[in-house]
Amino acid sequence: MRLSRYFLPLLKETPADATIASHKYMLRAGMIKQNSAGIYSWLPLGLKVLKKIEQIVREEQNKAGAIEMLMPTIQSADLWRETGRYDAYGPEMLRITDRHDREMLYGPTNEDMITDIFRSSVRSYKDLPKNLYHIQWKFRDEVRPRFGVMRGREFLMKDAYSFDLSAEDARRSYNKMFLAYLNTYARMGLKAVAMKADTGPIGGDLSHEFIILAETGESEVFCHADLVNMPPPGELDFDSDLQPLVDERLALYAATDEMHDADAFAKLPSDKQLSARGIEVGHIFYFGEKYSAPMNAKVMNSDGKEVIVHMGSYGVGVSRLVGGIIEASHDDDGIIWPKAVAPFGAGIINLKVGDAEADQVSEDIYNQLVAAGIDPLYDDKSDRGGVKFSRMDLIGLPYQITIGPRGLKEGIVEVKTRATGERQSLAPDAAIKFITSEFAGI
Ligand code: 5CA
Repeated sequence: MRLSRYFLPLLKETPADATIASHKYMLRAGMIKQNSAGIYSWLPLGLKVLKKIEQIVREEQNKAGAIEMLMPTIQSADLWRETGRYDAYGPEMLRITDRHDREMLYGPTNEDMITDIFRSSVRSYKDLPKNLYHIQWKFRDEVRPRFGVMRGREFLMKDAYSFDLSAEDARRSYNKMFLAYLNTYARMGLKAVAMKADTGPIGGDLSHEFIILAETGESEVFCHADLVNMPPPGELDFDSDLQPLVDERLALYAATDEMHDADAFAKLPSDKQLSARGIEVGHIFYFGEKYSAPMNAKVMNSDGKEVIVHMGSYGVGVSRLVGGIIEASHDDDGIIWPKAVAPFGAGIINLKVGDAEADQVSEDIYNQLVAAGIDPLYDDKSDRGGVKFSRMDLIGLPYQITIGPRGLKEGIVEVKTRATGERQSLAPDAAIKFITSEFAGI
């Protein structure tokens, strides 16, 4: 993409209501624009990151055997009456009346709807287990939407729903998601810890939140320090018994504020007691028959008897993750995108647009990086060098290649790695080779 043709509305001033790094940088870097409280447009740069995160989530869900579908944002109140949640959900639910005076709502979650879809087609234990998911916008009329996309009213969620014949089988489905989540966050360059959690309006008795540590996080959390650097499970056989891998993690103390057990925590060695703030980037629940019983979602078991299915649900805060990744990866100059989610792989800075040689070399590098699949952003605007450098630092692309007449006299360009600030003077070909090799396997 050529910057001169792109839509990148950067802000010079930080809007006063933006108090945390991710909110400030997302606004300043032209990633989002607020349209109403807690409701945002995703501008082109922001949308690219959102889509990359979405794709990583999708790939890891698919590997774990979950099946993608898409449910609507607008739901009928009738289903929610069946489970008793229409009244229980309270003012967070956006209620809408259509022209026929039918009560509708903008979905804050989908347990009720998916249970209806399931019960209307699945009849036999032979069709179990099933895990269906979608990546869809949700609406929750939060009292205090804040921190930009971190606590929005409209936000993008991946929500998966599992159906099993027994509590034991449901635990297997839970374990798949538990481990798939750890792999998902690791791919985004995040260190997420699974912590015992309260279940809130979703309900159930087994639940974990996935938390990334950040000073600006809204949750207070407590965990064994070793969990933070524990490597993700990696490649898994999802048909095998995953309990030992889950147990390995559950053996170490980790709980959110609501589930905190101060006595158990105090028993940890003092240098392992980590009490910190965190961002909830995912939440998984096992709630058994909470929805399937009132909605009569049953299958025939192998004895020909009808049994109520056991369910769980599994959420990832896709849009919140965009902010969460920035909280985990930025400096005073701007965002530092992990390679896997960066909106463009590299930025090309032409310091002297109009100079025949600088233009030629910049175009060459641009074309070669495009061909190599790096998806570069070429700053072909005629601004001063300082403006170009700070703009590129702000938007945080992993690599910057600077091309100027002075370097070209010696046949070199400069490559800067955004995360470390390391600069290398390289011939254009070597610069391309270096960047391409850095993206191998991403
Ligand atoms: N149905 C279940 C799981 S599928 C559910 O709704 N769980 S949840 O309420 O915990 O939400 C799942 C994830 O969505 C959370 O972990 C969080 O990362 C994200 N999320 C929740 N509320 C918001 C919000 N207001 N703004 C942005 N992300 C949110």
